[in-house]
Order: sequence, then C-alpha cells, then structure tokens
Amino acid sequence: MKIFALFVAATIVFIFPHRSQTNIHNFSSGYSDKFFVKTKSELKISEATGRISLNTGINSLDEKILKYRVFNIKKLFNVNNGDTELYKKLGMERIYVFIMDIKSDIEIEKIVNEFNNDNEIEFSEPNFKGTSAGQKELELNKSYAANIPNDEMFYKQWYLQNNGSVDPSSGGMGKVGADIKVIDTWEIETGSEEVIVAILDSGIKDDHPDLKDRMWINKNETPNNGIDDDQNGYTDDIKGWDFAYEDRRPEDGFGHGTNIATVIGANTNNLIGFSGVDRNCKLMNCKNLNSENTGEYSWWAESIKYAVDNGANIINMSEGGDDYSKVLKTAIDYAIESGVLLTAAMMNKGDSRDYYPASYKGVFAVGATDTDDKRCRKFSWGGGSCWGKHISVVAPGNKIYGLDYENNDNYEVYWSGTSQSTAIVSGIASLLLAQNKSRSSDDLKRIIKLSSRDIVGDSREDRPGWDQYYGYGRVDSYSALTFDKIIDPEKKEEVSKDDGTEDFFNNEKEKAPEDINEGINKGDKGVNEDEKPAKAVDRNTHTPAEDDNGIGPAKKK
Ligand SMILES: [Ca+2]
Ligand SMILES: [Ca+2]
Ligand SMILES: [Ca+2]
Ligand SMILES: [Ca+2]
Repeated sequence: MKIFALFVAATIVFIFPHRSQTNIHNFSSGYSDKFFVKTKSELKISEATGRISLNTGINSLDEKILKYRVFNIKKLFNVNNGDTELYKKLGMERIYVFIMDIKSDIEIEKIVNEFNNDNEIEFSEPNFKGTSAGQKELELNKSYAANIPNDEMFYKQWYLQNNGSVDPSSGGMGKVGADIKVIDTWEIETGSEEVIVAILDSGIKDDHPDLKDRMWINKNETPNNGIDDDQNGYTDDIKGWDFAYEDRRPEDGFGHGTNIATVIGANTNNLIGFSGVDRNCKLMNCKNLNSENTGEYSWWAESIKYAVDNGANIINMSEGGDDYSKVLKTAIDYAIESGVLLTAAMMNKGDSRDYYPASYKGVFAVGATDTDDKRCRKFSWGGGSCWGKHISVVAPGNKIYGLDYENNDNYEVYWSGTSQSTAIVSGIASLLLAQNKSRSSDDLKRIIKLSSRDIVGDSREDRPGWDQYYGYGRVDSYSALTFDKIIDPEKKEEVSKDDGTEDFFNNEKEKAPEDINEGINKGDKGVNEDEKPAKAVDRNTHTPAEDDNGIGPAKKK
C-alpha cells in the first residue's frame, strides 16, 4: 500500500462525446517509505560513503533508524547556488528525507509521531502528496472566429476576448466582455524576455512550435557532458529539471503543464495555435507532478528552491495538497523572502477548506470564474472553485484551451479549474514586471488586487470589496497595466498608509472576514450538502485525519 493524500485523476477524453469513470484515490493517511525529519543539529557525513551516516551518534535517533529500517537519509534542500544566509535562517540544512528500505506496515503517522517525541528532533512529518488543480476535456466545436491576433485558435480563448458565445457550465449565459481585456493590454505591454515564470507542474511539451522559443534555457550549463557546470546541484539541467523522476528531461507526462504554459506564454500572432497572456516572458520548466497527476511534497519543496535559485521572478503552482507541511512552508518562505511572487490554485472541490500551498501566508491564491464572470460553481467536469479567507483574486478558469502534450496538431483540448486561473494571473504578473522591472512581489500583488474588478459576480457572493468567494475581484490585465494612471498619487497614498489597508493586504491570511461562515453550505449556492462544513485547521497541530471526505466527481473518458 502507498500513502496517498487526496488524489484526483484527470478527466481525459478519448472519444468525444463519451465519458467514462476514473478511479478516485482518496487517502490522506496510510503507508509510505519516506518521511521528513528536521533535526536540531546537522547530521554528520560518513567518511566511508560520503553520505549522511546512519549512525548519527544520537542514541535516541539511532534506535529509531534501526527500528524502522531507515537505509538512507538525504538532505532535502542543498544550498547549491542559492542564498546561503536565508538557507541557514530557515534551517533548511537540517531538513532530511528518511527513506526506509521497505514500506513499514505501521502507518506513517505513527512513525512520525514517535520521531516527534524525540528531543533531538525539531519536527517530523509525512511526505504528503498533492495534485494539479485542473482537469482536461476535449471538444470539437468551432463556433466563431476573430481577427486579432492572428493565432488560429484565438477565437477559443474566451478569457482573452469574450463574445458571450460560451455558456457557463452551471447554466445561464456567457457574458460579452467577461474577459481580462488582453487586446487593449497588449497596446501597453507585451512582456519581456528578461522575466522568468517558473511553471511547477507535470512538465511542458517544449518542442511545440507555439512554445519552443519561449522556454527558459539554463545558459550556465553545458549540455550532455555529465558535469554540473554551473554547480547548481543539477547535472545538465539545460531545460529545467524533472523532480518527479529525477532527470534532466522535464517532459510532460500528463498534459496539465503544457496547458498552463500555453495560457501564460504561448507564442502570440504567429498564425498557429493559441495566444499567451505574456508574449515574451521565458518559461522555466520544473516538473513536480508525475504521470498520474500526483506530486510528493518533497518534489514540490525542492522545485520551489530550484526556481528561486535559478532566477525565476514568478512561480506558478497550479496544484495543491490537503496537508499542512512545515517542510513545504519552509520552501515557500524561501521563495517569498527572496522576493519571488508565488501564485497558487485555490483548488476545485467547491469548498472552503485550506489547501497547500494556496493557504500559506504570502502566497497569491487564485479562484476561478466562468464565462459569465461568476465564481465557477461547476467546472465543465464538475467540482467548483474553492473559496476562503486566504483567497486573493479570481480569474477565468473554465474551458481554457491549450496545446496538447502528445500531438502538435491537436488544438481541441481544454482544461478547467483554478489551475488555469492561476496561470492567467501569473501572465498578468509577468506583464506588470516587464512594464516596470523595479516592482517587488508585494507591488505585483497589490496592483493585481486593487485593479481587479469588484462586484461583477453573483451578488450573493461578490460583496463590495474583498469577499471570500472572489477575493478582491476578477483580474483585469488592462486595469492592472494602467493601474498607475488610474489611481492618482493622492489616493494611492491613502490606500497604502492612512487607512491601514496595506496592513490588511499583508495580513489577510491571518484575518477572518466578518462573513466568513455565512451561508456557504446552502444547496442554492451549488455546494454539495453532503459535504461536511469546512473544518478549522490549527496550522501548528494539523495532522492528516479522517476529515478528508470525498471530492467532487472526477471523470475520465
Ligand atoms: Ca547545473
Ligand atoms: Ca553539463
Ligand atoms: Ca500562437
Ligand atoms: Ca467583491
């Protein structure tokens, strides 16, 4: 048996329009051969093997290593070419992965608890898993055409220019103009090659003509010589890294990452394929989901550090897990304290629970809207956009077409979920950074929040100002790129200082808005009445438990 956190298999459509069912794995606790240990002092290296010694010299720890047949201890984070000071400050040199030679027949939680009771241990926790926040579908339905830009499939990208022809999945009608106004935006800014957006996902089909020249290349590395030329800890990492399978070829084995890359940065106005929100930024490929749409937190943590150390300005994490993890938080803190903007998906179960990394303080958490500008209560495949006290903004997230990871000529695939919304926000952030390179990650967050469109959604949920369903509102790239002009200096001053709004922005994840528990479990709001109400999570004591109830339908064709 394996430990699975919530696992959601993707919706994969083989033959239109038939659908078939997929397996839903839904275990938050269980058995594993790996777990994390943060020690109070750094473990010694064996002179004989050059590896971390299994005889640590700490009796209580050695006993447990023997008892659970730990055969390998690895550092999760290496300083590599990173920030040494920050690395030490966050204690990253003392975070280890303990690997047992067989999966124990004892639940991993029990093992971890035993390590936690050891005075020499700062903490121990399972190596949780998470999934992407998008699901795939395929539709053969060409309905209308537009002229600008000249990309053949631009007409399918309703979130860039919405003519109202795509109806929302939960009923009603599409709304003309419910889009991010990208055409006007491109008059102002089309992006910069100097801005790097790291895509932490299932990999990217980097040879697609609509993406090929947009990929970040590690220029400090000589390819294929078996040497880590730039000494960043990864040998021959020319095209990024595959953290799931530990190699230098981060190919997409699932399709999700290729869709995300399309949304952020497909080549625009090159006749073929789609248009990306940002027409020039570079896409760093950090693969941290396997071919089954599962990602271990160890891969996520390591890939975040890699992205930061190798120059990413923005990290897109269209993925999430159920479990709070101090190790994952350490990596997030490393990114945030390094000034990197980290965007993450609110996830798709239509509930208000905390998912990670979206719920960590400092992470820009993105929910999804449909073609009518309302919160996506039901994606094309089911589910619904999650909400909660940590939501930053919403962005379009239903029926988002993108390139296919297997076939360069297939333009009929779309994905739906907060994953896609997150990618749109990353694209807007990269445009903002291209417009003014001196902007900090806090500047980017602030501008995107304040320029988003409020009170455009369902009035029962989209209350004036920030609310838990829409955050600050639905993003608008044109408003964002003209933000400095819209807000006069006097008003800006007001916003940032006098009324304490700035404090609120910085601390929003610690605050529970007044209406947080109001009317969210009603059937008329599209929430499954069978689902338990959201449970408060004490971030310091949360352990995975039986509260991981079922998810919405996950369908596979
Ligand atoms: Ca290298
Ligand atoms: Ca090399
Ligand atoms: Ca294109
Ligand atoms: Ca609102």
